[in-house]
Formats: sequence, C-alpha cells, structure tokens
Amino acid sequence: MSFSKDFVWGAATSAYQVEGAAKGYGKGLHIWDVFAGEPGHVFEGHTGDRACEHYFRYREDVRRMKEIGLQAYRFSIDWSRVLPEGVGKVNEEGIAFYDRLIDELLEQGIEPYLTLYHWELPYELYKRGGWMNPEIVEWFGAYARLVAERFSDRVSKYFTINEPQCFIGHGFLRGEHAPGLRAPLRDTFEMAHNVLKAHGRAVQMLRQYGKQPLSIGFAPTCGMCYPETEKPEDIEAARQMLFALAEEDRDWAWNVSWWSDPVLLGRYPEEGLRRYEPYLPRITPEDMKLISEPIDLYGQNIYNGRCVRMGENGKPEEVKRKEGFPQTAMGWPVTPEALYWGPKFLYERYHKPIYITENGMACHDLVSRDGRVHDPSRIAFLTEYLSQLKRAAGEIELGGYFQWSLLDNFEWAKGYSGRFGLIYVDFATQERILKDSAYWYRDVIRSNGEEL
Ligand code: IFM
Repeated sequence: MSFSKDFVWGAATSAYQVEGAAKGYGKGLHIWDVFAGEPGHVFEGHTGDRACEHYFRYREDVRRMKEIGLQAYRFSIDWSRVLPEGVGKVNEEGIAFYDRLIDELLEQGIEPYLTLYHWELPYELYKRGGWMNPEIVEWFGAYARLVAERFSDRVSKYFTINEPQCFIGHGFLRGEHAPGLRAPLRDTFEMAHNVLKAHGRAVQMLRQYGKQPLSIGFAPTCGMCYPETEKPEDIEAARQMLFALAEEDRDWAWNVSWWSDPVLLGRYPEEGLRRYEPYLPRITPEDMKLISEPIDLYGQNIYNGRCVRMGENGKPEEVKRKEGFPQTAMGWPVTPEALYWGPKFLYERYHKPIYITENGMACHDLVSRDGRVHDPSRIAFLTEYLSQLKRAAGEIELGGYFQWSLLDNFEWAKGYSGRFGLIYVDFATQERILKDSAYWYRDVIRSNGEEL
C-alpha cells in the first residue's frame, strides 16, 4: 500500500493560535480576544495576544517549513483582521500581512491552503447576534468574496469552516470556549443551521469571485469509531456508531452526520430531525440547496476514536479501553486505527476525496542539554497513525495530510500548556527549535510515506 504520487504533505495552524499582534494593526476584536482577556477562562490567564508572533516572524516560519520539506501550509485568516467590524471597512494592513505570507509561501514552493473560519467571530458581529442572526449568512458570504477577490489569484485551495462541532459545542453549549455561553439547545440548533448556510454561501462567493478554478471544502471533526475485530458485524457496529446521534441532547454537536450529511448529501439525518424536532429552526428546501452547494474536498480533523463491537443485543457497544492505555499530554487516547477506519467510513458515505486537515498530539516536550527537543512519543504516535492512513490510501481517495501543528501554539482554554508543534516555541524569547519529529516528518515526506 502506498500514498498516491500527488498526495499532499503539510502542516496546519490557525490565526489566533499563532499570529499574535492581536491588538492594533487595524485589527478588530473577536470573541476570543474578549473571552481570553477576562480572568478565569483560560489556563493561567494566557491569551493569544503574542502567541507565536507569526504575524512578525512568518518569514522565519516559512523558512522552517521549507527545512521540513512541507508541500503545503494550512492556515486561517482572522476575519476581524481583514474586516475589523466583520462587514464593511477593509483593513488593508491585515490584507497586506496575508499577501506577504502567501507570496513567501509560493516563493518557497509551499502551497497555501486557506481556511476562512477557525473560530475568530468578529466581536462587532457577535454583538449583533453572531451565529444566531440569519444575516450572518450574507456577512460570511461577503467575507468570502473579499478573500476570493484579494487572494484567489494565488490561492486555489480553501476550507470554509473549521470544526463546527467545537465552536458550537464548546463555545455555546458547554461554555468552555469563547464566547463562554451555555445557550438553550434551541439557540444552538439555529446557530448550527446558520453556520451550514454560511458555509454554502461562502462556497458560492468563492466560486463566483475566484480568479481561477478553486478547490473548496470544509473541515469538520469528531471522534472516529473503529471495530474491535474485522468481523463484518463489528465493522457494521463501528460504522453505525460513527454516524449515530450523541446519547445526551446537550452533547448533540459532537457528531458527524448532523454536520456532514447536509453538506454532502443535502439532508439532515432523519433520526435527528425526529429527535431534535422541538429545538429545530425552520428548515426549507432552499436552505438545503444552499448548504449542499457542491464542494471538491472533504477535510476531516482526526485525533482519536472509540473501539466498537456488535453487542449480543444486536446493538453497537463501546469496548472499554485497556488499563494503562496510551494517552497524549492532553489525556486523549492514542488510537491509530482511527486514521484507517475513520476516512474509510467517511469515504463510503460521502464519496469525496478526503484530506486529513489536522492530526497530531500534545507531548510534554522540553529542551534537552544538547539544545534539541527529543520527542520520541510524537514520532511513535505519527508512525502508527500514518501507517494506518497508508492502509486507507490503498482503498479510498485521499488527498493529503496536515500535521497539527506546525508550531507549539495557543491551545485555546488550555493556553500554552499543550504543545502540539513539530517546532518547539519558547514563548518568552520566541526562539524556535525543530523537534526530532520535524526531521522525522521531513524524511517521511521525502519518501512520500514509504519510510514509516
Ligand atoms: O488546537 C486545536 C485546533 O485549533 C482545532 N483542532 C484541535 C486542535 C488541538 O486541540
């Protein structure tokens, strides 16, 4: 089994997590500026005000990408940096930053993959109802148009929305992420519907104003499911559990089918329409047409999964993890099988080329006396995960893989306590050190995944 010749090897970041320059530079506030700026929300009061100073150090960072041999860099635009109020007046200084970044990438032969929304809702739009206000569909569309007009002469790959599961679930159901709300279920379903419509509108605008044919997708996430054995009934159990609704209604957003069926199949799952009926907004055929505007790529952020078997009662059941099962520094289980079965089940259902838009782990990284960062656990993790992905590559259409993350960065409510990078960042001095895993990844890329 091998990766195809045109398989893309990259790494990813997002704006607030790496850019810094959060105040000034013509940028408006977004909900994370406000949320992290207040005590009690983020570990030790950390904020993304400085983050990795990618805004100033992007040249050095692109040089590092080149050293690792990255073929692609997935980054996001901060909506409030280019449109400080979310709509209307354009911040040319912000546009100029992304122009410079894109030019630098292209000069180094690294293809930009641009994400429109990785959670920076402009605060001015939040005050007008944010995702609750149906006007956001056009606000987001206008933002996508601006991006197409300014960048699509050089950027042809786009993802509209990153992980709606997380920004709706953590931000509006659990209140652990910005804006820190525990909203009624009714509100969250309404927001989710607007998110999906905004995605569709952005696809239309990107296509309409794109200066070349564009490849467009979206990048949801979720825990995957994999079978305990390869018996057909266990495989079927894992498949069923992957696309099932969450057990608890307040966990509804952590789900694959509610987000992906509308976009890729043009309908919400029937079971969900029945169960969530009391909470749902009005959903029209025109809405579904907009939401299912054809896309080209299907991104999926995959970190882990649950082991599943068919129970004696003929229903899927989760298999308890073994005592001492491996975990990352975030306490997330290490389950490489998720990178074989996840893409496979998704491809079977949606028939779109799959890009792993994020995958990686947080480790307890530290600088050794030799000045290097030795991270054998990350190398072991990636070896296993990529081997599983390689197995999938022999069976389904896979477009690429983006390591999360290029740099250690601001891990949302966990602040700087979770180090996910291939590149170590000393946040006091902003010194960068390529971890052992970065050199290892360089060799993987060189061999197109043959050397794992
Ligand atoms: O850092 C995040 C990223 O912003 C979204 N996906 C998961 C990553 C690790 O938690």
